Amino acid sequence: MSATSLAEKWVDGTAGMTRPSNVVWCDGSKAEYDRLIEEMLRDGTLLPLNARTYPSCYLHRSHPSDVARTEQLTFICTRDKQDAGPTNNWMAPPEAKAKAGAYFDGAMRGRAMYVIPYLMGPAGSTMSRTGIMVTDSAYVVASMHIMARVGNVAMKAMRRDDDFIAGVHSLGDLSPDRRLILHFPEEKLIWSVGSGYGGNALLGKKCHALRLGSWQARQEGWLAEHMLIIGVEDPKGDVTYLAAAMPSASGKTNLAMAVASLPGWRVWTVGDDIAWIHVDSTGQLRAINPEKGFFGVAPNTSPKTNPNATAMVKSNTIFTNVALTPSGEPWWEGLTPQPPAGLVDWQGRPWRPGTPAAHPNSRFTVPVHQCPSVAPNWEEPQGVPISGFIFGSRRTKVIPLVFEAFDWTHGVFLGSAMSTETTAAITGQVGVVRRDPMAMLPFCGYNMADYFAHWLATGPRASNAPRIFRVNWFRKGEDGKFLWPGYGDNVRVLKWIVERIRGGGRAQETPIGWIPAADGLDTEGLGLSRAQVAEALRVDRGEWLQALADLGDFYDQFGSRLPQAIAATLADTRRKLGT
Ligand code: OXD
Ligand code: MN
Repeated sequence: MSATSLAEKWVDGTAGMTRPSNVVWCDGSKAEYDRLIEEMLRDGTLLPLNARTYPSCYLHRSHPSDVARTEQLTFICTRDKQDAGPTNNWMAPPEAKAKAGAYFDGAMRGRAMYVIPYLMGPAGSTMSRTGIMVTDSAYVVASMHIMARVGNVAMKAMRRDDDFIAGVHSLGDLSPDRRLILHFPEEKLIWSVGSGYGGNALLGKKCHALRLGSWQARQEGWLAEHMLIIGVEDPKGDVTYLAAAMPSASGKTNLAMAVASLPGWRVWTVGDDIAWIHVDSTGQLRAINPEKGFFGVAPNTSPKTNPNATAMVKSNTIFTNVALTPSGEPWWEGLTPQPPAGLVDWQGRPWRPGTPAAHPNSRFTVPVHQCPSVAPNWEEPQGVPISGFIFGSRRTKVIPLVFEAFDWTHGVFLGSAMSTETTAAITGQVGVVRRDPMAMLPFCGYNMADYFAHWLATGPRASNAPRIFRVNWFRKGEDGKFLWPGYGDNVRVLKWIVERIRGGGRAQETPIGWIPAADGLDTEGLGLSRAQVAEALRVDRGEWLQALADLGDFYDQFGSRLPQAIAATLADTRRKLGT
C-alpha cells in the first residue's frame, strides 16, 4: 500500500465519523494561506489590523472559555495505566474513544474538513517527523501554516507508509464539558475536540512534538523536550549551543531571543519552545527545533523585555486575544507603560481600567524567520551541537539564580526536582507552586519515572555529555522585589555557563552544586551590591531541606519505578545539607 493510500484511508474513516460537507487537502502554499485569511476576514474569525503599521497581521478573538491549555481534560490513553504514570490523566483507550467519539460524531456537518500533512523539523533531516491532522477550523490551518512545514514536504519525509502521527481535531461546540485532548501513543493517534486554543488544537505542537514525541523518543533513543535552543556567541565569535527547559510563560521566549547587555555577546535563536535531541554517530548531542513558528505569550513583551519579538510581530502575525487600539493596532499589558486611550479589550468590549485589556495568555503566532536574532543555521538538517542544558523555573524562594550540577546524574536529579509557580498558560489558579520536572509535567507522554531513567541513560551515550545547569530569574528578596534584573542581563548568567562549559568560570562547591564564586558573575555596570548578588545566589539549608521533603513525597508516587540513582541523589543531597 502506498503512503498516500494509507493516509487517505485513515482520512476517509475520519470523515465517516465527523461527516464534513467536503474534504480539503492542504498544500501549504501562500495562495492557500491567503485564501484562508480572506475567508476568515469575511466570516469574522479574523479582524484586520492596521495595514500600514502591522501589514498582514490579524486579530482572532477566541471563545472566552477557550483561552489556555486545559490539563484536566488532557489524557494519555495507554492500554496499561502504569505506562501513563501517576502524573498524567489516564483513560482506557476504548472508553476514551467512546466518550470523544460521541463528541466527534457528525461534528463537522456543514463545515469543511481540512487535511493538513505537516512536517515537524527541517526538510531533509533524519530527526524530522511527519504528522497528518484533520480539522474543521480555518484558524488552526492558518496557524499550522506558520508553526509547521505543511504539504508535500511532509508526505515526502515519511520513511514507511504508516510513518505519521494521525491527529483529529474538531472545534465541536467549544463547550468545556464536551472537550477532550486525548493521546493514544500505541496507535500514534491524537484526538482533540471542543477547543480551538493553540496548545490544544495545533496538534503538531504539544500533542505531537512533546507527548507522542516523547513516547517515540524513548522507543527510538532520542529526547523530545520542552526546551528553547540558543547559540551564545562570545566576543571572539565562538558560539556555544544550549537547550533550556522552562515552564510555560516563564520567560522562555524572552531568553530565546535575548539581546545581551554585555558588549560583544550575542544570543542566536534556534527555537523557543521545543527541542528534539539525538546523539549522533560521533556521540555528540544535536538538537533541532521541530517548529517553524513561535506561538508566544504577548503580555509583558515590550521593546525593553524582548525587542526582537516586538520587532518580529510587526508583520505576518496572527494575534489571539490581545486588545485593540482605535488605530487598529494590537496592544497588551506591558507593551507601552500606559494603555492607549480608547482601547477595546480581548473580548471586543470597551476596556475598563482594572480589568485585563489583553487576556494574560494572549498570543502571537509568527514565522521563526522573522525573528531578527534567528540563527543562520536554525534549519540545519543535522541540528546544532548541544554543550549545555539549563533547567529554569519560576520560584520566588529557595532556588538560587544559577548553579551547576556535579555531573550528569546529579543534573538529571536537579531537572526532576524542578517545581514552579503556575502561570496563565494553563486554565486554573495562577501562582501556586507545583512540581514540574524538566518543565515536562504537562507534556511527558509516558510514566515520568521511565522518563527520568531515559534521561539517565542518555548522558553516558554521549562522548562528551553536556553540562547541566539550574537557573531561577524570579527569586525575590525580603522586600518582595526581584533580586536579579533579568531579560538582557540574563546573558551575564549565560556567560558564566559558557565559561564553565569551556573549563573556566569561577565557582564554589555547595551541597546542591557549583555556585558562581563571589566574583564569578559579570555584574559590571549593573549597580547591584555584592550583598544582593550573594542573596540571589544563597543556598538556604532550611528552605532546601523542606523542599527536599516535598520532593521525596512527589517521588514516592512512582514506587519502585523511580530510578535508584534519583533516590540515591536525593538522599545524598539531604545528607550534605546536614540531616
Ligand atoms: C506553550 C505552553 O504554549 O507551554 O508553549 O503552554
Ligand atoms: Mn511551551
